[in-house]
Amino acid sequence: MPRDASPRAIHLKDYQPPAFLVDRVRLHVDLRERTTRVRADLALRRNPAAPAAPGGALRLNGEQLALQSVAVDGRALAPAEYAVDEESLTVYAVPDAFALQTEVEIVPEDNTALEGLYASGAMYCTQCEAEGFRKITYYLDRPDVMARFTTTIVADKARCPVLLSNGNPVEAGDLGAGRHFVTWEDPFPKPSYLFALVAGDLRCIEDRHVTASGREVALRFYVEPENVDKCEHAMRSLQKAMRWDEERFGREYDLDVYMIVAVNDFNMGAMENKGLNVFNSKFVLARPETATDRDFLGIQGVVGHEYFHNWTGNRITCRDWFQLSLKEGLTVFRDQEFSADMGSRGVKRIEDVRLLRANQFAEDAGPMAHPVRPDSYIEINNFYTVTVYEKGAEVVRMQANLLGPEAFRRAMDLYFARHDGQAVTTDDFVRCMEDASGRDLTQFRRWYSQAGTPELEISDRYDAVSRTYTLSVRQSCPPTPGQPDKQPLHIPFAVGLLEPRGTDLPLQLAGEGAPQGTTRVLDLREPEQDFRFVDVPERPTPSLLRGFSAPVKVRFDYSDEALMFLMAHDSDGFNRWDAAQRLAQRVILRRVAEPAARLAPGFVDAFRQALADARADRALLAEVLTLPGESYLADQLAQVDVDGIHRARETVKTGLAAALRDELLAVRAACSDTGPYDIAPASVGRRSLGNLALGYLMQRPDAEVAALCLRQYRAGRSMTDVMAALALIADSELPERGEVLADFRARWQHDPLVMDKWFTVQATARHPETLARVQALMADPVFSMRNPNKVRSLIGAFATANSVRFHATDGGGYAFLADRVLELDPANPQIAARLLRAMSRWRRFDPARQALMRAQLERVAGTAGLSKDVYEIAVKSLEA
Ligand code: 0A1
Ligand code: ZN
Repeated sequence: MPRDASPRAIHLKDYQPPAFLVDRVRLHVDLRERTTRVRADLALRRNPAAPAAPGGALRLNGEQLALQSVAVDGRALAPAEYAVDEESLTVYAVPDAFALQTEVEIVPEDNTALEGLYASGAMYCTQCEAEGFRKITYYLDRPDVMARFTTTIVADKARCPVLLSNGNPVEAGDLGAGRHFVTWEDPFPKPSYLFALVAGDLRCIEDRHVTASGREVALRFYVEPENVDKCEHAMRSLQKAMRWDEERFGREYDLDVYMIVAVNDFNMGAMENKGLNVFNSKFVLARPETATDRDFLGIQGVVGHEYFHNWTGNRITCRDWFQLSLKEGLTVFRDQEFSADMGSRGVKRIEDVRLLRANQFAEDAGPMAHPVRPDSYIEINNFYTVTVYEKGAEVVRMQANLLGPEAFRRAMDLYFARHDGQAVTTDDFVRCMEDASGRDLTQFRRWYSQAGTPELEISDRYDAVSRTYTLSVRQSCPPTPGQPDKQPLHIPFAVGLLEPRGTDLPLQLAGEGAPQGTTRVLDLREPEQDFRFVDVPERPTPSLLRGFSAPVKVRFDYSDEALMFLMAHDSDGFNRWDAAQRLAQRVILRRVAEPAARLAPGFVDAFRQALADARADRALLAEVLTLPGESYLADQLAQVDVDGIHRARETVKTGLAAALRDELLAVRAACSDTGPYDIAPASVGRRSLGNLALGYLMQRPDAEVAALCLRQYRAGRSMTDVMAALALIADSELPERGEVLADFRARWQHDPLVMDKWFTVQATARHPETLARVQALMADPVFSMRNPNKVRSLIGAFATANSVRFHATDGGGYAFLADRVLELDPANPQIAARLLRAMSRWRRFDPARQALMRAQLERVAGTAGLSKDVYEIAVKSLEA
């Protein structure tokens, strides 16, 4: 995109309602090799709610369109009556209500950005969120303009027998000369970002769902012919999601058909287009031989997520893109709850918090920090972030917990009733929470506007004479870009107290007549607050932030013994896990400071005890025994010590493996796979614990362990076990390494999703020559820079999941990444910008690495013709 000025930021405070509204859209899309013609008939009228000047011009968004003609109320306009530039079409004089017809030409085959209408393999598909519709036709491409769409698609019958768009098919027919058409009508008004069109030679897998009120809905998956046998799990997931939303939220589906199309080239996970979801094939296709448990659960979660958007996103949408979390935070909350109900609630919570802490806390502490409802952006595509999604979900979860299940359900019912068919704000959402519950959430709203992760500094006092126990809590929040001063938040802080034998004490706060339960949610509102518990017979051990009741950091000076005690006794499963994480973190970080330190026997014993607990839920146990990741550990240090952390974590892992060898072998044996594959939580737990044990054992593989791992690779009954073994072998020095990797490639070269895994295990191997290997793999015929999944699985994985190699002191990793960003930017800015984020937190590193990363960021920022996407990341990374 050639530009003479720096791109400008868009601000929330400048929001204006649209000057025009669109009542109806009739699209006519004529797909032809290299020239697609799009005719749009729009019924427009001035918006009575807009302050716009009377008689003002009409300005429509449009990019990369070759305009053929413009007509108003059937009269073709002369060139002097309108103006076209790189981003818009302006029609100078229009009546108050009128029909506008435009005709444009586009070339989907050349669309490598995968935004708008593009070709993926032999099929055509669209991606319109956030601002892709303007690359299809001239339009008021903003979410608060909602219209009814009728779409006619014309194409070659042989090449594109299947023609799909939103809503219901209303007409189809032959046009002669090998051409045919289908017309779709969507009865629900929608913003343009929910428009979709798909055309290709696709196979359909069909099933059905009968809604709670007895309506039958056809469920159709469209995939390429070779994938017809990989949709079963996604179909079951969809049926479960539909039932779940009826039961949990009273929400039914509203069209006669629900379609999902699996596409190989897709920038994100999936897209909730009304009635016609487009999915990255990674989140549809799975068979036990090709997909891991993680993939299966990911599919269930994403299928649920997109389905739940039908109410939280589509029926009720966002007024503007600053409100993105209105739909995303809420829908992530809903998909998290769905997954929790379908599988293990405890494990799901741990996984979600792990992700939040590793990625969102990091984002909140870096140059790209922004509130859940951002104040400004240069490129909205850069704001599909863990903050908007995952922290946004935590903000909804806190409100659900503050209100309690009944009031929260009432509040959600009110939200659906009050705002159905509207484009609204996060503030409208919170008002429903308030109105249905009578609670005042004025202070709570700051969670939407204030960036940064709050920190709770906690101290305690026990007074044996008065039998009182006092928790003193000080809350603060570090400054973030543009927000130097922070205000106190309303933080729901769940706590429990354990007496010395490990049972929960009934909790009574000073001033209360009787104890009220064993977990209390304290309302933090002030910068400093004391909570005095009375009638406490002995000094208790506090269990803080139970269930991770708020997305905050807790600082409390626990002894090692107290952490082991909590690990063994806390009635809150989340905090048992968290105690183990804190303990492991402490042990590892001590080692960073003191590399020769011995592993404390107490630590090993705590892990041994956990392993020996035969009743333990295996999936939870696997979580407990998983050491905190390198990047999360790095975030705990004032300055990242890449090699120190890596070395310390590895030594601790090796130490545990050596001390617990017999126990680990026994666990591994007890977890070996037998029956047919299923994703019942117990089966997933068994595989995850078995593979975790194998992972420890492979730290120093002797002949027995090596043979075990190789056997698992060769005879693995599911991709979960095969991949676990393959990853360990790829990361090892076993002589069979090369042969095994070649074998896997030979076996799976025709399955792109499986090949993605093959790229990732090599990109994340800790061998010193990994960068060279990654470079060599880019030349593998299976690799393609045009396919986002490939870029993510090779280059993305190297930059984000291989700290020691990416941050090599020679700067080779940084230069490589910057090269790839610059190579990719002209083709696919979204993916280029995501890659570049791996260097955004350069200030956290030692001076030498800082200088190297900074130089690369400057090289990128100084390149002419950057996309807005990459420009924004580069410039913000450098300036913060
Ligand atoms: N709304 C989708 C995610 C999505 C966002 C942007 C996209 O292209 C820029 C594509 C998909 C979701 O939350 O699932
Ligand atoms: Zn979403």
